[in-house]
Amino acid sequence: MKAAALASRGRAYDVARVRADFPILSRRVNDRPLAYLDSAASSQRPRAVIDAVTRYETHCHSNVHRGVHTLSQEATTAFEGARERVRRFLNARSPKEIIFTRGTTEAINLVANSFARPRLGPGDEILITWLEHHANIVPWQMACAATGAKLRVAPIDERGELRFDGFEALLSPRTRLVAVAQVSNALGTVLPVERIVRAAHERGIPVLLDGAQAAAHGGIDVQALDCDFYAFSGHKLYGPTGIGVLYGREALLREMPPWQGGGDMILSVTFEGTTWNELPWKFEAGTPNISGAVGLGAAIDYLGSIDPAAVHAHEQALLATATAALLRIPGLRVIGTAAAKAAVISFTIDGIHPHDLGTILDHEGVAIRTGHHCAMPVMDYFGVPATARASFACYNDEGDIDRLVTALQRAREVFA
Ligand code: C6P
Repeated sequence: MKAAALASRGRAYDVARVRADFPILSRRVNDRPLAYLDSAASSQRPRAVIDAVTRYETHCHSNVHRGVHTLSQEATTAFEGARERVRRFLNARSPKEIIFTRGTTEAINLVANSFARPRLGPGDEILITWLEHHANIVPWQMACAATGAKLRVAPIDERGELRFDGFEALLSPRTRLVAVAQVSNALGTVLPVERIVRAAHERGIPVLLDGAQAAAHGGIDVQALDCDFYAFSGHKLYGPTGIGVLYGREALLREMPPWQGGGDMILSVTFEGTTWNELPWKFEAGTPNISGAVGLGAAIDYLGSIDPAAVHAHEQALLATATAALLRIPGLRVIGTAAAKAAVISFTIDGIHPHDLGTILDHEGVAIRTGHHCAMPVMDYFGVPATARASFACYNDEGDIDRLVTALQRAREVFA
């Protein structure tokens, strides 16, 4: 058991105190208190993050890396300090392995363009799973279209779990990269990423993990996972939008060409040629999202202060309670019943379109997500065009579950 988990033992999780850290939770929506159950799309920010960004904007803002004046140096210190916080959060070996991006999507596109494309040729393969978000499908389709490579898709079963034998059978001598989610956003399935990495590495195949839905639960250790790339977004981790991270193994990043050109990513430029900057700046062309990085650093500090292991236990308790309560609603079907799940429940109710459910719930002040969740192949697999999805974070409580259940009953009455 990890140290954080040991530390949290015996200490009650004080959800009321955590809720008080999030100013938005005290607002009303449609004249009712907000019950926010859409954190898998974007989680809310604690005051510590809002304040850190405001402090930076108010007192320190300037451009990074190129100024000798005080503000530029303070901005650079804040920006690079955030990188160091991310390094510690992921347990990466070096800040050279931490590249700031706009989010998970851009991080995966960076790998598709800079790592995969130069290595792919006709007949080569990229292996993903049926559970992926479009951000971990489309960049590979584009890379395959440009190079003649093929996209292979590992199968899942009716519970929404990866069929590991099917995955292993698709690892071939032509597989150049495995790219899989750590947690499915549409179903909540936790994938066996340690096994996946081991099986791929035994065959010399590098692995990218899409950690968009996993990072907020903390405990990410890229050295223990032994993955080659890891991508996540700040806004699903109680941080700002427009900032995310690509972790890459230093030896691989060194070999990769930059994927965007411009300022900051160069050492010298003449019309005859350009030399690239050191890692990680080689991959950070142009002025970065400095306040976003500062906010992400503050979000990581915040998560550490409330103990990720305790948050995880709290969310798992909410998942169990909410699943049991929802299953008592006639006509409700939970889509995705994997043994290991993050606190995400996708569901449908007979005779009510998920969008109508979402609208009625919004009238009751309950925010859930409805649609295909940017995972259309998963929807196809389960034969539904869309689902309703409730997702839980550190600030949700049993009151939110009661509100969800009452609002769903109200929807059934409306459509009866
Ligand atoms: N999922 C959801 O409601 P960006 O947009 O770059 O921050 O993250 C993309 C992404 C990639 N992978 C997974 C597993 C994701 O869940 C997401 C974002 C949101 O589920 C928006 S569709």
